[in-house]
This record gives sequence, C-alpha cells and structure tokens, in this order.
Amino acid sequence: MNEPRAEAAPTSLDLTSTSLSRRALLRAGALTGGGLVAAAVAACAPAAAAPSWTYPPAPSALHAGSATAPSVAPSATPGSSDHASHEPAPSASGQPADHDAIALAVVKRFLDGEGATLDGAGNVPLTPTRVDGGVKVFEMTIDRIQHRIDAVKEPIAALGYNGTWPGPRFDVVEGDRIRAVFKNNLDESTGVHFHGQRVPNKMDGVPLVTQDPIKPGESFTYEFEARTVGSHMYHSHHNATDQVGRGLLGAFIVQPRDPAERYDAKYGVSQDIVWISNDSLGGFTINGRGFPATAPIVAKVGDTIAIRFMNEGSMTHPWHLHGMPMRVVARDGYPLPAPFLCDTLGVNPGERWDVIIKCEDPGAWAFHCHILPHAEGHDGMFGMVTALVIQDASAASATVAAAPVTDPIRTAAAQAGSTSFICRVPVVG
Ligand SMILES: [Cu+2]
Repeated sequence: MNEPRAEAAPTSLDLTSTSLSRRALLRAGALTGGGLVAAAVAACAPAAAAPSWTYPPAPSALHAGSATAPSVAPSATPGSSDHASHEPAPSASGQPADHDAIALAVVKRFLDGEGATLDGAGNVPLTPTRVDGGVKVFEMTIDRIQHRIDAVKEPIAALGYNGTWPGPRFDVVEGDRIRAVFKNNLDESTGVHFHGQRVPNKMDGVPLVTQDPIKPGESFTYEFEARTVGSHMYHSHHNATDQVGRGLLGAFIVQPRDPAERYDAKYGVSQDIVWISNDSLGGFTINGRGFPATAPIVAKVGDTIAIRFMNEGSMTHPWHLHGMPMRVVARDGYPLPAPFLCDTLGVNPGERWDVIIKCEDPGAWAFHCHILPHAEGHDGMFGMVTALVIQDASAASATVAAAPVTDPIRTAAAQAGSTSFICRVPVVG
C-alpha cells in the first residue's frame, strides 16, 4: 500500500540525534529493576539518557502520551495488515533507515501510559443488576461502538457488549444461577454462546440450531447454572467470523465453590489477569488493544500472579514471557493433573490456559506473542506485546510509604490501564 511513510517521532527526545537501540533500552530497563519512577522522566530526559522501563508514569505523562505519539498516518482500513501500511520505506539494505528512532518512539508511548488515556476499557468485573430469587441477573446490551486500538490510529467501527471490547467480565461462583438478558441494539441479528459452560441445550446460544437469531431490537434471556468451573468465555455465535472479529467477546469466570480452590488461596496470587487475544479487526490485540496501548502488568518482587489466556481469534498465539517461567495449571477451566513449567505457551483459537507466575526477578520483562509478525516489525513493536514490570522491594516499599492507598501497586496498575483485578467474588444483595 502506498500510504505515507512514518516519520521519526516528534517527541521531546531528539530522536534523530541518538543511536539508542531498543536492545540497549531493554538492557537498561532490566538493570534499573523497576520502581515507580515516572516515565515522564523518560519523556523529558536528554537524548543521551535511556528512558527507564518503569511503570506507571506520572499523571501528567498520561496525557502527554498521545501528544507525543509519533505521527503515523492512521490506516484507512484497519486490519491485521494495517501495520504493514505504516512501515517506513526500507533503505538500500532492506532495513528502514530510522528503525531505532521509530521503535524507541513506540516504546515511549507505552511507558507514557498510552493505554490509560483511552476510554472504554474492557474486562471490567460485572456486578449483577440484581438477585432475583437467588438468581444473579445480568442485563447486557449488544452495541455498535467506536473503539480505539491505540491512541494514534483512528477509532474503528466495532461491536461491544455493554459498550466495550472485550465485554465486561462475569465473575460468578460454581453453582450460581445465572440469568443474562442480552438486548440486541445492532442492525443485524446475533446470538450469544457461553463458551465452555455446560448448559441446557436450548441455552447454548447457536442461532438456527438451538434458538432463533436475536433480531435487531429484540432480547434473549440465557439462564443456567454455572457448573463448569474455571476460565471461560462468551461470544457471538452468529456470523461469528465477523461479529467476534469485531469485538463481541468477553470472559466468563466461574470460581470454585470451595474458597480454598480459588487461585488467591490455592496459589497465593495477588492479581488475576484476563488476557483475551484477537487477530481480526484492528490487527493483533490483547484485550482489544495493540501495543503500545496494551496494558502493562505491574507487580513487585515476591508477588504471585495468575494469567488466564483466552484466544478469541482465528490463529494460534504462542505467548512468551521473558525472564521467568509460567506454571500452567489449567486448560479450558479444567485443572491439569500435572502442572508444568514453560516460557512459551501456544494458545489455539477457543482455548483457555491458566498460568501462575512467581515474580522473582525485578525488571521490565517483555511478554508477547512469539509469532514475530504479530509483535515486532520494521517500525518497532506492535500488536501482541506488553510487559511484566516487577518492582524490587525497595521501590515497592517506597511506593507504599508515598501512596495513600493500601495496595498502591495494583492501584497504579489499574489507573494505568491494567486489566488485572484482585481475585474476588462480587457480593450482591
Ligand atoms: Cu500471535
């Protein structure tokens, strides 16, 4: 495509005069070991100083993030190939002449907290509207939305449950009676499938198989007992290549009835992170965002966190964490008889894999899909990339002393757009 080539980012850094490489940047970040040093420092520092991979930024930097974003021309046709449309012209050697500067500018956008500047975060835990005779009632809408993959690309015409992509996250308990009423505000028919749940057949959500399509303006009520424990999903099962690809997807988490079997008690996790990937509209995304607008994961040394990988796309994605292994404990909600360690975990379409990570080594650890065309190219990292930022004990304790909240790291992560939430079960009624 003959779109305008990306220029070097017009940030406060004089990027054209620095030869700072991403590798050097990452090495510097690893040595820094995290800490709540504002990334605004990076935005204002002389070009000779490598910005630290620290997180989150100061509030002022959050707003500066989009303002300092590189002037990459928005794609007129967002999609998995839109990255290529932005690529700078290759030099005679086949490499873009200004790769380092462009790549650094993208990293700076991530450090500046670009994801937190965007409205419409998904995966927000959903609270029942009411409890009716012991049934948890959820009132849902299916809407056309304008969704931003990042702060630079133009918003795209997408779909969302309750106005977000991903939709809000159901957090229910094994044995709960669920009534989910979906109102279709689209101008097309749809249906909702609770992927992984064992439900009565008529509640399976497959239009023309188990129910009539939900026509525009109509509602359909799904009611069942949440009896399949673990990490599950809900999504469109009607014109699904298109509708799921445009954002009709979300997480459906069923906590074990026995509190001792939940991840906070069983593994001591302090963050329980839902990570839904997609690879259609908007390109390669994690929870509806592409790097650098993906949410970082911020923890401190000694923390244990859980990540629930969910693949709503049409390709496999091997998730690779630098620095530490992941302990794989469940597939599709079912506990593994023999959990195993790995650093790269392929997640096929439709699968859910739960992993536990012991945050032992401070630093900023890249965390990305290892199909490299999904993550890094001529103009730096993009798409399925984020970072696990592990703060060392001194930085964490300094943060505790400075912040007025009891759990500043998780609070900061949430404010910075992290999709991590404490393991909890909403108490209603
Ligand atoms: Cu991938």
